[in-house]
Amino acid sequence: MKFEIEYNKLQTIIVDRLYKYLDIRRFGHLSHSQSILEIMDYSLFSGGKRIRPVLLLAAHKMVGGNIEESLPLACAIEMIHNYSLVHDDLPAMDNDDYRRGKPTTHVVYGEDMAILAGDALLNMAYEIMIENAYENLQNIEGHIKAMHILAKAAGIEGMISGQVADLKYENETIDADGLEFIHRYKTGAIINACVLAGVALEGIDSHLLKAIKTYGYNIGLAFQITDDILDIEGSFDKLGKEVGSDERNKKNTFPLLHGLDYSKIYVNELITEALDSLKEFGEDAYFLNQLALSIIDRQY
Ligand code: GRG
Repeated sequence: MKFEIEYNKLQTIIVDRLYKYLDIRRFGHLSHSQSILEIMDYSLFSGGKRIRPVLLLAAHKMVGGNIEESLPLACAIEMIHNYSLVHDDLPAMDNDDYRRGKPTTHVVYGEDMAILAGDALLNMAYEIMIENAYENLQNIEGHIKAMHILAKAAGIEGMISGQVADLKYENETIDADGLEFIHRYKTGAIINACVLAGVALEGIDSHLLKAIKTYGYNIGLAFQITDDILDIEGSFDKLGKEVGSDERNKKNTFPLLHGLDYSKIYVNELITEALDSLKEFGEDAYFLNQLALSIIDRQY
């Protein structure tokens, strides 16, 4: 229970700050193009678990950080995540009509505006991270490291490469290594980066860094495998999107390659190893511990 209360508290802090970043009063001078804010809002405030920003804040807090300092980075990664979903749903990519139980952004606002809203979210993410670094010059090294980690994970050393491989190998069967590459880069890289950016703000010694890297890597991969499983076993009501889209889009997934039973066993193994690595952090790791466990039986 303590975990759920804390998770909800962090979610609220994140959403409140996101509202401030998108407040129309900040953009009064853009009278001809304020409508883009409505489209960014539609994506950003249509639900979502906020797992990435929660992870970033929790990792920062675990190593003694003040989350007021990391909150802009957490909001930035949520913006990057939402841009990627808006673009991923486009007809040119996965062509999905529903997300989080609502019509996708391009269905409501058109493809042109959905592309621009995604671009705007991506750019605003960097704007707020840079502004935040200026406001925390006493820890500029920590901020540069954290921004670098997040930027790399969102770019070709992370999510973009995963997405490229995912699209390239649609309709083709790939081997286990290829699939792990897609999952690790498309989804795992950003999740891992949230944890690493959170700790990078404070800096930790190398053996703790090794432990937290194992944690971030494992939960990132486990999160995507559970996504594959939910696309088979989940329901529209809980997921807020059509199930079976991987099969329809001829995607390579973990259950397709290794079977559903083994996929579940592997998720458990990854999470067990993630929990082991957190032992180094003692009781301070309670929240990240519970968060990893929640991935095993997530329903959406
Ligand atoms: C378009 C550059 C570009 C990349 C797209 C993120 C992504 C790459 C594609 C989205 C489709 C997908 C299934 C990605 C895997 C990552 C994932 C599980 C996304 C959904 O994340 P959740 O479950 O979503 O955290 P909420 O709705 O909770 O925010």
